[in-house]
Parts: sequence; structure tokens; C-alpha cells
Amino acid sequence: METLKKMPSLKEVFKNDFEIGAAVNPVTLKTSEGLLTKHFSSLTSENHMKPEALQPKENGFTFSQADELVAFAKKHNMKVRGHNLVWHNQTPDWFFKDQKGVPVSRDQLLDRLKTHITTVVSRYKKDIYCWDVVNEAIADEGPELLRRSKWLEYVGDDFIEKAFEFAHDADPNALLFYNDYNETHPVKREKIYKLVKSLLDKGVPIHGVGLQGHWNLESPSLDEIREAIERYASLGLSLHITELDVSCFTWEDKRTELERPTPEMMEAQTKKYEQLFQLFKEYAGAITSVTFWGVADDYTWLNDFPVKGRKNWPFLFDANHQPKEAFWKVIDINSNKFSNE
Ligand code: HAH
Repeated sequence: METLKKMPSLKEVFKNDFEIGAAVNPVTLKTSEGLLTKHFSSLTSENHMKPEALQPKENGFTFSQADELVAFAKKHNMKVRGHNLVWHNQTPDWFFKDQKGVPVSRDQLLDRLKTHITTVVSRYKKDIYCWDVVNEAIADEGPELLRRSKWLEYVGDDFIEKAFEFAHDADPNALLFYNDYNETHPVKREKIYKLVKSLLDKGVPIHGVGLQGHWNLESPSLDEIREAIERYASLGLSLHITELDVSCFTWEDKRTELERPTPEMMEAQTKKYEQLFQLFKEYAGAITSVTFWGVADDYTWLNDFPVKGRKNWPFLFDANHQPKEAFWKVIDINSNKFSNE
């Protein structure tokens, strides 16, 4: 406890720059309570606000885990970023079929989408200040703009604007985001830009772009990240880094045998985090939130992705919840050592 008290707090140190957020689940909400309340000003549910969690059966809404997160955030004066309303993954199949198993029509599916979004966004109107309305709708490869999905197939490409309109109608004060990964790859970056720009041109209520930030020690480069930030910021929207983690493995590196990170990995990670937060600070006029996709190295979704069961250590706090070297470098960026403040 004593050490926690003496430690600088991330959210305090960056309070004039951006929110510092963490994704949590019902386990980490308990096991990481100390770190969460000390360092983080915003919470996101890792899984429990996704369509399959909130509406596993038609009109069978299940809010208890989401409610617990919201209650925790309220108790500790934290904001909540909602994730997510429309996605091709973790969405139950009933959305797309009628009771006989026949694919639904465009109108039926839009009705279901509207019910889902209206119910969820209205329920948390006072508690959730921003939503990832649409997650990962852009195609990674090929000439197509949009990823193939049942949303695209059954509704058509306006499923995206409909989702934003339903969310805006349910809570006109909520900040509405488009969120995606590989957001720094030049080709996908331009596709995301094109989509968001077309939404803005049509007057769709969209307020921000979420850059997931699932990055690693080598890529993307700082220049690629900077270019992406500048490109999206040129649309005049807020940017949120929504799912930050710095994996110890490049995409090609499929090793599974490491039980702990090597000193070289930790050194490279420290440097990467320092550079990242310098960059985020430089663009703090556009970036209003930086959320990590977890809290500390004792739990990360990367332990199963993309290699099942492989350990990874992507955060600023180690598996014992102690600050890593990277934490201190990040803190140092804003320590105002040479200022008169
Ligand atoms: C994210 N996809 C999702 O937005 C989040 O909801 C989930 O919990 C974890 C990661 C990232 C992703 C990726 O980086 C590469 C391929 C597919 C998905």
C-alpha cells in the first residue's frame, strides 16, 4: 500500500493531456483494483458490452457484468468508454436469422440493430460518455473498402451510418467512434480515412476515430503512427488510442517457449513506450484518451493471440503489479523537471 501511495499516478501525470484508460473483465476488476484506482481515469469492458454479452438471445438482455463495471467506475470517479455496438465478431447468430432459420431481410435486421443500440445506449446514457459504435468494418486486403460480413451482406454498406444514427438518437451527448486495428498500415489507413470522411460528408453523427494500437516492439514504426495520427486528425475529429498493448513478439515470431520476457525485449519495450507517449503528448490536442487493452502483465488477451497459450508481457506494470522500467520513462515525459510550474 505504502509503495502505491508514493508512486506517481499515470492519470495525474497526464491529466492535462488525455484520459488514461484500461480494459477490464470481471476478474481483473477485482485483482487489479489497486492499480486501476491509482492510475486510470477511464474503463472499458474487454468483453461484456459486446453484442453477444449484452443480448445473447433476442430481447434477452443481460446487463449484470456491464452494470458492475459501470458501478465500479462511478464509485471511483472514472469515465467509461463503451465497446462495442456493431461488429462482425462476438455477435450472436440469431441477429441474422428468423425463428425458422431463414436469413432475415434488411428491414428486420435494421430493426434488430436499432433495438440493440437503443436499449444499450439509453440504459447507460448518464454513465458511458463515448461508444465504439462500429468496430473493424474495413477490409484488410484487396480493393474492397468494407470487410465482408453479414452486416454488409444483409443490410448493405449503410449499416454503418444507421448504427451511428441509432446511437446518436439514443444519446445525443455520447461521443461516437469508429474503431479499427492495423490503422497505421498505409493502405488500410486510407480506407479508414475514406470511410470516416464519407460519413462526415453525409452528416452522419461521428465524433472520433479509435486507433486500437495493438502494436509490437518493431512495428508499426513511429513514423507510420505519426502519419496515421495526422491523417485522422486532419478530419477534425477526436482520436482515442483504444486498445494499446506492445507485444514482445513480432507478427512472424511464433515462439512459444518463453516463460519470462528477455532483458532485450524489456529494453526495446521501454524505448517503444517512451517514444509512443512522447508522440501522444505531441498530439494531445487531437488525442483525448489512451486506453490500454488490459492493466498488468498477469493477464492479457495476447496470451492466446495469435498463438494460443503463449505468454506475453505488453503493459507498463509487471505480473506482480509492479511498475516496469517503461512506466518510469512514460512518467518522466511529463515530470516537468525543468519547468517552473
Ligand atoms: C480487438 N481486435 C477487438 O477490438 C477487441 O474487442 C478484442 O477484445 C481484442 C482485439 C483486434 C484484432 C487484431 O488485432 C487482429 C486480428 C483480428 C482482431
